[in-house]
Amino acid sequence: MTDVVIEKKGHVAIVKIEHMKAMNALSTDMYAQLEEAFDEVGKMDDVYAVVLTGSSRENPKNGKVTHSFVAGADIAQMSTMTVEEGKAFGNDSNRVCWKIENFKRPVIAAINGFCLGGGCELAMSCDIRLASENALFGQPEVGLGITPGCGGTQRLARIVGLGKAKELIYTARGNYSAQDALAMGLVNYVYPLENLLDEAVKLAEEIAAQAPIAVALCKEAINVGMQTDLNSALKLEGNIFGECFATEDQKYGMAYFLDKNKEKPAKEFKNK
Ligand code: CO8
Repeated sequence: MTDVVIEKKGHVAIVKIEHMKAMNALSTDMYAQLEEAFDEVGKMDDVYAVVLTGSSRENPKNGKVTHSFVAGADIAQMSTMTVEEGKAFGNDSNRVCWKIENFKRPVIAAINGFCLGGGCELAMSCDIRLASENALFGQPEVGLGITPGCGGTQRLARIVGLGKAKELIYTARGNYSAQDALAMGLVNYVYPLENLLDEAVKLAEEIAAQAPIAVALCKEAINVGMQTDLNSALKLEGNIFGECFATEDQKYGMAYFLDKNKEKPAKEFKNK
């Protein structure tokens, strides 16, 4: 991996996309690097939450510093694709985003700038999205003669509702601000750029301090439940709830609560 960097901070992994010569645009190779990064993080047994973010660069042409989460799929690569290649690209990119959506630990997108097309789709495969004040959102695909191909026609409507999703997709506007994204529920919070990563890590640490198996089971229950009828989803929840009682973390967490000793050490789950 040369364009995706992993940094570990305690129980949190930060996955940073650093391909700024193309504003972090996602080519086949970039999707593969992203997948490899999540495979790596998946092997880190003591990582309980992940932050996914972009990067910044100074434009050599004009000295302007630009910030990008991901400015979409790689238009240069897509420009010469055949139908078969387009289908393969769509399916491969969907597989990577599906993997992130179903990654065993919560993934927080820290959206630090352009979040367009495939970038917005990538962010939507994360559990929680935070944005910096300068971030810009949109699904500009129909302006390029294509449809969103990595979950945009599906996840956007599920997150922001049908009408707003259709507005974004049909107009191809790429200038929805962070405040617009907040108002439509696409992001949870907006921060000044210089605070974004710290805030994302802080949120990740707060999640990582809870019982990791219980958090992972919540993620599974929510994700699976959102795709099924309520009755089946509630049965799933009941079963998942029961599974918690096989964990040491449940015994520890409840014993910790019941222990009235004021001098007890800070709570620390074992992920067992
Ligand atoms: N693909 C390829 N290269 C890109 C992309 C991109 N999406 N975005 C930026 N770049 C390149 C530019 O070509 C430029 O390269 P060079 O320096 O060699 O000329 C470099 O990045 C810097 O870009 P700009 O000079 O344009 O920088 P500005 O600050 O002037 O503008 C923008 C930044 C607004 C982000 C502008 O670059 C832009 O509009 N980019 C394209 C945004 C876009 O349309 N994204 C959607 C792409 S379509 C898509 O994502 C479909 C997803 C389908 C699912 C995934 C697979 C199936």
